[in-house]
Amino acid sequence: MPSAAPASARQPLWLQELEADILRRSPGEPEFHQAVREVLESLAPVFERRPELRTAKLVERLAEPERQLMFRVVWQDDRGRVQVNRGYRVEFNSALGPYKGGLRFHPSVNLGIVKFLGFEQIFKNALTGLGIGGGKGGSDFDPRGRSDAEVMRFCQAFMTELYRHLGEHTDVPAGDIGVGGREIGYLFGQYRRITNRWEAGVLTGKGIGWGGSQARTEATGYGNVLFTAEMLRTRGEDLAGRQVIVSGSGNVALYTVEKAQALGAQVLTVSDSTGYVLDDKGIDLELLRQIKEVERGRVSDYAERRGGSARYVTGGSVWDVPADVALPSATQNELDERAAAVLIRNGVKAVSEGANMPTTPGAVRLFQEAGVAFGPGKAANAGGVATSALEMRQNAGRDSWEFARVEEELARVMRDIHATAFETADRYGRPGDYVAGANIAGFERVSDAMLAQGLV
Ligand code: NDP
Ligand code: 2IT
Repeated sequence: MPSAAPASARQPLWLQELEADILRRSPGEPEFHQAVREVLESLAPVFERRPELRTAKLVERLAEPERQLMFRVVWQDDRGRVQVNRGYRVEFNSALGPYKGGLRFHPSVNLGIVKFLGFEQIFKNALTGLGIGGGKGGSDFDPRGRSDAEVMRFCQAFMTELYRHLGEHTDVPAGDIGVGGREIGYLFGQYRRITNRWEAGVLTGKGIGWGGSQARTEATGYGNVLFTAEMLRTRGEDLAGRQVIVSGSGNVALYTVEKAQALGAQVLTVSDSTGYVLDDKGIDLELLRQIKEVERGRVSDYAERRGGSARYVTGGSVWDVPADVALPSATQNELDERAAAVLIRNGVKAVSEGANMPTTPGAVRLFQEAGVAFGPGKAANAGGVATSALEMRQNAGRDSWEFARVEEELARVMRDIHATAFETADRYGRPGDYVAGANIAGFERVSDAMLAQGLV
């Protein structure tokens, strides 16, 4: 099991100073700071073995986005009022391929959040081995309560600026929080109109009839469950028969529930930003999908319509529900030390991140110290972006694969990422530490490409 010493105590002074310098240059971006710190805490052993990476200033270069775009988005709502939002695209690193990563539409979006997500995406995308660089974007636009027509006008206004920075070989966005199939459709339509090009590979997460890939919608949730099953198998355990708690009730959460149930687990919870549902009989996925995907409703509606077995809880934490496996699938920092302590006390065996950075650093430490199998998002939720890369591959070949073929490829990629993280952790003397394994393996892949490509 990993050593319990706090990572900062193991950091050489030069790395601590470098970290302080990176944070100082980006004030007021706590999520970005958290993401950088978490990666740097894994890297000291790499520099011991490979001092040339220090000389080439790989950390300094990786922490500095290649390009950061911020732009005004003006649109008109259904009542004719003018609305002003801010758009972002951080093109972080293109050493391994075109910038690749989702767009997030949520009122909390700011530059620091987009940078944290973009930074994570570099290493995650490297781990897929599918030739994609790292980027992320979005807007503080809140799609909740907006009509389809308003969402369309916003997406068109957003793309009217962003299109000039995109391209199938340059930068390829996809979905994230608040951006799903509907939004990708409107964005793609506007890109096509402005450029007069049918360039399918410029966005992923498209509809199946017009360039989208089978299984992309399912991929992130499916991938995280496969990763979890793989972690358990490595320990001689099984997901079948386990009780699972899931947070969130969006794209990632829904298909996490589906795959966990398919592998024989019982899923007790889903949640949203107002509360969670505890269903003693296990989540009824058909009802949940009807409410979330068709009606765009809330988990409270689920509890109301499910009848006796489900309770809707506000004011508590989904992590208070006893379970064997916890799969945070909503948003960053949703699982803190207090929640981790409760989960550990309740006997949790595995925690795996469907969301990006949902677990606070203190909570990660508690899980690792307690010997809980912990899957970091950059490895565990990479199935979404990996399947995006498969969508790009299909687009480039003007091809479209069957569901089973994509799912098979996804399963292969997830097994490969698990093995890479596991073996890298071992090689660097951190057995069982998937955080260190994923960070180091991702860092080495990008660094090797950057070294070979010179000072760019
Ligand atoms: P969705 O918009 O489909 O769903 C988001 C879910 O998270 C909703 O249930 C939402 O509840 C909840 N949520 C969002 N913000 C908060 C908040 N501040 N507090 C509590 N709950 C919140 O997004 P996705 O399912 O696509 O994304 C979920 C997570 O997975 C994100 O961290 C994303 O970055 C990550 N991810 C997504 C991938 C993808 O392919 N879509 C790939 C890899 C990672 P409410 O409706 O109340 O806001
Ligand atoms: O965080 C993520 O990996 C995503 N939101 C998916 C990105 C993508 O390009 O498919």
